[in-house]
Amino acid sequence: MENLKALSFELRKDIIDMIYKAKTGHIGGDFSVLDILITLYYKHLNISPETAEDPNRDRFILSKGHSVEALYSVLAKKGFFPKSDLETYSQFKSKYIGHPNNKINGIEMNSGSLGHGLSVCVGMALAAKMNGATYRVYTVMGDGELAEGSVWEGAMAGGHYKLDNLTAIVDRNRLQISGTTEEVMTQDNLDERFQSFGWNVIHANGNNIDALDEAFQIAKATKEKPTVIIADTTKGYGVSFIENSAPWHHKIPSQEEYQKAITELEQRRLAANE
Ligand SMILES: Cc1ncc(C[n+]2csc(CCOP(=O)(O)OP(=O)(O)O)c2C)c(N)n1
Ligand SMILES: [Mg+2]
Repeated sequence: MENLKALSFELRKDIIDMIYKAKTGHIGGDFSVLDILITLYYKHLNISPETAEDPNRDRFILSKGHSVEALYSVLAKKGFFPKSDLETYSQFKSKYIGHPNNKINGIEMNSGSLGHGLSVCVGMALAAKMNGATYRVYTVMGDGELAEGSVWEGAMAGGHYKLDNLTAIVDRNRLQISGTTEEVMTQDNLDERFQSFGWNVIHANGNNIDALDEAFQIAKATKEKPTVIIADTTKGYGVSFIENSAPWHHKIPSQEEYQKAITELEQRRLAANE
């Protein structure tokens, strides 16, 4: 079995390589969401490059689409496309643009305009119920994204239709683009809000693959309700000076910062392998 913790630091290096080369990207949210993506793609999603078109594949939508570099790193590692494709990330004429688009193998939906993933997932999950299909549907939203009203229309419908084949994950890093969520738009009563719409609410350490794995298992076993996993994460997780810092939402590392980050990530990768 692959050491997924070590893998997470390897992929963080791939992400920072992409961003450093292209001089664009969203490093903070990439590093906070990556362990969620690894847990999903390595332990839960019934999706592979061979079954990317299978009608009964699980559906995953990265609603916080600005974290696309994290998704690209996982999809490349899983063989949805060659890793060398990512050398063109954000370059003129490359299809590997700065937000998810469905021209890329393994990506279901264009996203990046926040607030849409959950409602689309509600439709996909409802379609599965109507068709008697067994696939499951997953989306990851940012905690800043929850300020979008459309999220709550999706939550209302998900609860109404008792979509137990739907799991939403909130990347609860407590930061959004311009500051903390509590300054910009409070999210501290998420449990009550989701519960009031008929959802099962679980909390998990969102940078711990074992804890996330357990939360996804509970979600799968929960009947008659959709589940939301509030994943407590650290924005920028993995590199000390990037962690918990609002400007690193989309800051580009200098050459010195890049070297320092790579050194830290390599040390953490080696430590995870011991
Ligand atoms: C509809 C919409 N409004 C504004 C933006 C600009 N924007 C991009 S990322 C972001 C902050 C998102 O914060 P959060 O959801 O917490 O993401 P994370 O902290 O995980 O990076 C904003 C406001 C957008 N992409 N879409
Ligand atoms: Mg956030």
